[in-house]
Amino acid sequence: MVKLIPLCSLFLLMACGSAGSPEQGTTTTTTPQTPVTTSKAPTFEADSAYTYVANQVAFGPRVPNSKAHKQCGDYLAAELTRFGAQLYVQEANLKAYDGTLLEARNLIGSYNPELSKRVLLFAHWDSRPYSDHDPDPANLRKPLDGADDGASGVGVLLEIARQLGQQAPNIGVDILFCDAEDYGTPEFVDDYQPDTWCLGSQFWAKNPHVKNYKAEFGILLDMVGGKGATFFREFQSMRSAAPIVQMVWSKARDLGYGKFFINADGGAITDDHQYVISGRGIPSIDIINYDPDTETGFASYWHTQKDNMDNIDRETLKAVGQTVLEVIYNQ
Ligand code: AHN
Ligand code: ZN
Repeated sequence: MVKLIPLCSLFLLMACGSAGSPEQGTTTTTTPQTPVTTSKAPTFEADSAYTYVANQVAFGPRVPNSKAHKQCGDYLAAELTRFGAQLYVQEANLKAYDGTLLEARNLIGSYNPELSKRVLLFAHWDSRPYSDHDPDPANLRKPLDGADDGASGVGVLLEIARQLGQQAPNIGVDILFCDAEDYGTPEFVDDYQPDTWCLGSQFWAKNPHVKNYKAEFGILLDMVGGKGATFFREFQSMRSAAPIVQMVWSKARDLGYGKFFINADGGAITDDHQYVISGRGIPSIDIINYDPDTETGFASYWHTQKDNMDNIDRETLKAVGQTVLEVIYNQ
């Protein structure tokens, strides 16, 4: 263990093999889609991803410093290990907007760690401590389930990890579960400070799990489980990685998922990809459910008590997961 920065202490632990978790989502009944192009990619099992989402939600809200957060972090680390990844656990005490020290953990699962050509896949695994967009004022300070906001992206990446463990890709792949993304300044606080969101990815970008870490590109999954989700071309993704957006959206269309991946520009969203772009120079895109018809740009249940399993749809998980698998296995 190495202490690095006075405020944030960093511990890098490495573990290989061992740990397993008894209950798990497994393969069953999703009808495989016939791809337009031939592909070497394995079939993404939506039932399996759905179970990984439900398993996270079952711990309760994964708010940093809570018991559910600790337990869920242990679960995710065990799952990455079970799926054959080389696991890195990065611990840091990160300062929230209100001065609270968050005991945060970024978890990284690496495949083909020796290869220099790599792709980074990431999602945040914490859930928001507030429901500050809830229509009922009595709910504003309640933590939420974060079934879509948090758990969905991680659920898709766990199923991708399971597939990577069964069939090695030709390139290196790193799956990064970022902590403390969603502890940003709540709406009910006036005081403005920059950079209060994405604390885990900010820390990782300054202290990557591997010295001088680099990847060809990064794909962030955020809110990828909602029924009828629509993914627009996000502004910062286009600025940093337009060819990657193009490739992913056209792959999705070829697979028959054009109703989810919309060929139109969405807004500019502050999210984990921003710090991966600015801090590490890795061109990165954000696949995020964007609704041009709501005031926030997000789904109606975003940052409310309604962000629960009722909104999670296997078809959306499948569209995102299969698209990302196709990208990985055709590099
Ligand atoms: C802001 O709300 C500033 N950005 C959206 C990032 C986010 C929050 N993603 C999920 N929750
Ligand atoms: Zn959020």
